[in-house]
Parts: sequence; C-alpha cells; structure tokens
Amino acid sequence: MFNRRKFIKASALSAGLLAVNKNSIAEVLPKGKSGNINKPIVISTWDFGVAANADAWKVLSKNGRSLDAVEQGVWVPEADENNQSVGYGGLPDRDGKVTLDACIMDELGNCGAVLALEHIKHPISVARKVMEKTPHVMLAGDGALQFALEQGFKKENLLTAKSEKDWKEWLKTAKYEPVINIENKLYDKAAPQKLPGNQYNHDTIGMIAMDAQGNLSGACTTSGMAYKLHGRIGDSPIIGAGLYIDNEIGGATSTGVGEEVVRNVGSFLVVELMRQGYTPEDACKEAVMRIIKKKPETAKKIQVGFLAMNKKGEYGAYAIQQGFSYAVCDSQKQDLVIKGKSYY
Ligand code: SD4
Repeated sequence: MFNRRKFIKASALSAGLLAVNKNSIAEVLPKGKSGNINKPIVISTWDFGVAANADAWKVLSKNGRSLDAVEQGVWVPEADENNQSVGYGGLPDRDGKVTLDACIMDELGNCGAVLALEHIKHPISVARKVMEKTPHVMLAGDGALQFALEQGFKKENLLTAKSEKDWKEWLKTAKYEPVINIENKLYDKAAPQKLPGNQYNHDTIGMIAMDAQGNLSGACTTSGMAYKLHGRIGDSPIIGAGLYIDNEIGGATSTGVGEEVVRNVGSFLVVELMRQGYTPEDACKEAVMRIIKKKPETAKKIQVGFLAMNKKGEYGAYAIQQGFSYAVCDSQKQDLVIKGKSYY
C-alpha cells in the first residue's frame, strides 16, 4: 500500500517541485496545480470497481506497469461468482451459454480482444495473449477458445447454480428488457435487490490506469447483456467503442447498452474530444449527447455511461440516466466511489 507519511512529507518539502527520484512515490503529486500530474491512478466503472481498483493499486503502488494493473484489477470481478455480470458467474445468453467479451489496450496502441468466449474464467488475460502472441487484434467464439486452451488456460463451467436458476426463471417469460443500472442493483450485497430473473441484463467493468511513468492502459470485460441472442457482441470487446487508449491524450471506457455505444464509437469519440480540449467529464457528456440525439426515444429507456481520464490524471464520467457510479483509487484515496452526472 502507498506510504502516506512519506508522500505528505515529500509533497510538503517539494511544494510542487518535481525534482525527486524518478522512481520514488514522492513524484506523485496532488492534482490541481498546473503542471502536476495525478499519478499513479486507476478508475473503473460501478461500485464493484472499488475492489478491482484495490488489486490494480497493488501493481501501481509498486511502480508497476499500467497494463499489468488493469489486467489484475479486472480479475477481481471476473473471478467473483457473486458478480453476475463479469466472468465466472456471469448471466448466460438466451440459450444458457455464458459468453464473455473483453479487450485490453496499452500505452503503445497495442490491443487485443476476445468475443463470445466460453469456458474461460479470465477473458481479459486471453485478450492480452491475443495482443502479445498473435498478429491479430480480435479472436471470436470457438477460435478464441481454441487459442486460449493452446495458451494453457483451463476449460471451466462458468454457469453457476444461481445464474442457471435465474436463467430458467427468465425462460418462463423470455422477455428482453434491459434494466437501468443493473450492475449496482446486483452488486449491492448489503441490500440485494430481489429482481425477478428476467431483469438482469447488463454488466461490465471498464478500467483505466496511469502508472508512475505516466503511461496509460485500459481493460474492459463483461458477460454482456444477459439473455442476449447467442453470438451477440456488445461494445465491450470493440476497441474504440467499449475502450480506447491514446497515451498522448487519455483513455475512455463505457458501460450500458452496447449497441448505442458501437453506433457512436463512443470511447474513441471521448478520447478525441479530450484531444480537442474537453475535460474528461465534458467529453463523456458530449458522447452521451450524441447517443441521445441519434435515438432520443431509445435513450429514454436505456443506460449508457462513459468514464474517462486524461494525461494529467484528471477523470470524469457522464451517463444517460442517474445512478451510474465509478470508483477511483489514487495516492490520496483508495476507495472512492463517485456518482457520475447524468442527462436525466
Ligand atoms: C454490453 N456494454 O454487452 C455491455 C454491457 C454493459 O453495463 O456494459 N452493461 O452491451
């Protein structure tokens, strides 16, 4: 964990000066002063981002690489069987198959993705292998599974008893009605919502980190819309839609109904708006406004949220509907949850 005393002392002494050992945590300065960069830092979508950020921080606080931080961070919800949104325990498609989407991107513009991958608990790590071990960016379905097995990943049953029960309940009506902010409803362990099985529909963790070297990486991983058509792919594994990193400018990720994000190439748009000088929050807001403008009637009924960070370590979010939250972990605070602003 970060040494707070050392940090306070160093910041007070240097009073904004950056003349400290390059690898020292004392280089981490509070944001808000011109020229200062808030790093290392990690942000991620929804309340469940707190636990994911904590594991990412283990890497970042030891001067590790942001790529390792985001991979390890999102392992937490991927492995959590109580999180019916990501990885193991995720809700299945309408045929009862858990199909996972994930992508990862580093500071050099390298990226990898898996689409509709079955039977592998950590799709983000398969996405990273696609990035590092193949000349390709995306692998889908059986091909992605075959590649994962060749890389030594273990084949597992990802459909838990709870998710199977919910799916069977859903089959009784088989209605497809996305519920707004379902991630938080599912995650609220203190007050679990007793939603009928046909209401669990969308879930994702998107994470962006900047390491002590100032390099940005991102990861996005999901079981997608619950009870989707078999083979349906959302925004989450699509570079530019569910995630985009440009190490000169910043990074963005999205959550919510992926179809609307894909239509607007949402995360790429957010990064390009930051390039034009928008703050992270304003860039996310503009991306949301494009979705609303294009399909105002659809937008009233769905949730889409964007989360972004720029090269100064400033961050912000904006969503169509109220209730979108995100988690922040930096040198000042490790378990911050922020309610993002929204249009409605
Ligand atoms: C998808 N964007 O598959 C994902 C789901 C999601 O919050 O993010 N839900 O469309």
